[in-house]
Amino acid sequence: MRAASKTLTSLVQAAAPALRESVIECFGTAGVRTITTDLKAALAAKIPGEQERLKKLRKEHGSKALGACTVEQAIGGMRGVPAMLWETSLLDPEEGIRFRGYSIPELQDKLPKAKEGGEPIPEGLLWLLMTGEVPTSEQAQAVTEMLRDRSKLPDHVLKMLSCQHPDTHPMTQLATAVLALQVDSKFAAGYRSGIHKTKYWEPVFEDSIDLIAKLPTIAAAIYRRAVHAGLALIEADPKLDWGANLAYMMGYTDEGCLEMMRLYQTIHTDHEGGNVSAHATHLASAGRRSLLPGRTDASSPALSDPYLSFAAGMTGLAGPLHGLANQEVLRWLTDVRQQVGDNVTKEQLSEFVWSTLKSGKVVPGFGHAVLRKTDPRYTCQAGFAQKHMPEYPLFKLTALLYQVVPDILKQTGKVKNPYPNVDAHSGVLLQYYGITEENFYTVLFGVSRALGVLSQGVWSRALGLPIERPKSLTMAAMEERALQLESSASI
Ligand code: HAX
Repeated sequence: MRAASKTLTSLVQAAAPALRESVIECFGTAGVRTITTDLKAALAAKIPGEQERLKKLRKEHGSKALGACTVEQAIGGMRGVPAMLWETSLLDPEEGIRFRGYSIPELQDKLPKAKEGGEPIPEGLLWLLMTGEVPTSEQAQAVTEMLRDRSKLPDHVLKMLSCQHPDTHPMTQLATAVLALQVDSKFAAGYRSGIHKTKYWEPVFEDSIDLIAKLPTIAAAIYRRAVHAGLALIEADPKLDWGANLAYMMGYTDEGCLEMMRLYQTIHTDHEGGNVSAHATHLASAGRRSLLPGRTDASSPALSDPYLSFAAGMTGLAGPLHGLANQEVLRWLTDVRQQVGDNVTKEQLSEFVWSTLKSGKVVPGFGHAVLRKTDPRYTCQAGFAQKHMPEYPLFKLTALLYQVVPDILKQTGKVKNPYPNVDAHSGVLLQYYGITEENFYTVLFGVSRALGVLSQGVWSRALGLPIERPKSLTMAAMEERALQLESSASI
């Protein structure tokens, strides 16, 4: 929070006086906060201070090493190499995710809610991710209204979805629908018309908000049309917030289900920058420089607009070791129930887990590339289940797995994190409320992920982050480099 307050102070210094008066309120030495309910204006007020901060970081500390990259790390997927700037969230291996400095329980406490004592609304988190400030209820409400105003899908996207092969996976449909929306990209149009690079963030913001607004409508259309073989679409309820409307448009009105969807859409938003969906989105969108002379094509591999880059992220999320793991978990749990039954003992479960491992498969929902403890997103969902569905057999089975799986994974001697991740629990909540089509689950994850990766995308353009281009090496080049290091060490 001290860092955020410093940022705000530098922002006050940097922002134009008129802007300061209209959107920022000063609280003496305690710092400042935005008072506008206009998200774009709040962002505009923050950007100069953060640009200054980045400039200072580069100037004063640019030559300092954050870490080294070993041959093992280069071959092993750059695991743990601190080589990306990502502002919206930070993942601590022991503690788990913090969004702009706030843990999940803190967010459940502080973010605006649809009802007293309920779950946070994702719109509040969007404000926080974009601005770094916990919004007031009025600010979150203004985001709800802005998203509602932009939520209608163009007819061509609905037509395109209705022509999909019935077996097309819902994640493929999601990525395709996002790409179909790209024709309306304000960034692509702005780039073509020669917008100045310092203004890139503005159309990127507009595209991001347009896309976030439409994603629940897209997801509900995929669910109603494809997963449910042609059910009529349901119009959004103008009284509901963004997250609840997603459940509503899918056909679910139970108050518990709306609360579950608000929570689900809040906790899946962001998981720092290196995970596949975030990194793929970032990689496709990165690039402050002009493209090749004479090229005005904003859809080339870098500086891609939010639609193109988010579609890249979604194709990554659709992999079974990443977001699709929530589908895999449900299928695996269904196998457990079919083969062993509902009243399973720890011994039977243990046998089933070993047979999964012996057949060369992973135990879905367990393990993580960065986390080394139980995922707080798992704990949060388990807390929701304990409150709303304590006797639900699938919840009990999931809780029993938590007692059985970590010890077995530890015995393999190679799994670095034997504890459950977010995907181990999300399907339980969805199944309880009747959303039983597990091949749709990753779409819900994807809708939420947009809030994190697109907020970062706006900041990446506002800060002018360059094209991302790590150096690759052949095996021969690595061998040569290693030998050189060995011989210089022995001199
Ligand atoms: N079951 C069996 N083996 C596992 C395992 C699991 N749940 N988790 C890791 N391992 C294995 C790895 O496959 C690897 O084996 P090999 O050396 O034979 O290849 C070894 O243990 C070391 O892996 P690691 O360093 O602990 O983990 P990675 O960073 O390589 O992989 C994964 C992280 C999440 C991909 C991995 O734990 C996994 O496959 N888990 C199951 C799938 C899953 O739940 N994915 C969702 C992750 C969260 C997420 O991104 N959600 O979207």
